[in-house]
Amino acid sequence: MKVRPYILSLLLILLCLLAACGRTTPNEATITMKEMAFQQSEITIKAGQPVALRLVNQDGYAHAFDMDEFDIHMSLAANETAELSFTPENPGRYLFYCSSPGHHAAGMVGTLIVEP
Ligand SMILES: [Cu+2]
Repeated sequence: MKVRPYILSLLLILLCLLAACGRTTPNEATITMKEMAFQQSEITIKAGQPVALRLVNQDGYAHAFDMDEFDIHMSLAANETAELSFTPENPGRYLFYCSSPGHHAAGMVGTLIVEP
């Protein structure tokens, strides 16, 4: 019978695929807002995969997280933590900033790097 080795190799291929998926899923990043700045001014993620972004405002006043290219505009109250997810399809460098009045000018700005 030649059937068994065939099924066995199929199972092995399937297992390898599952293992590969497990390695690539954690596309996560945390951005901390503290003392009128993004503590991570550069975030690098992979294109074509969902990314879970965790925003942590450690200041005692409100901030915002804005990325025009992805139409993301989030407000964070004092000491608030928020999460958002999106899938960047195209590699490139994208600006993120805080749209609270004066904050962008004060340096609340960073770059999201999407790698192919
Ligand atoms: Cu701000």
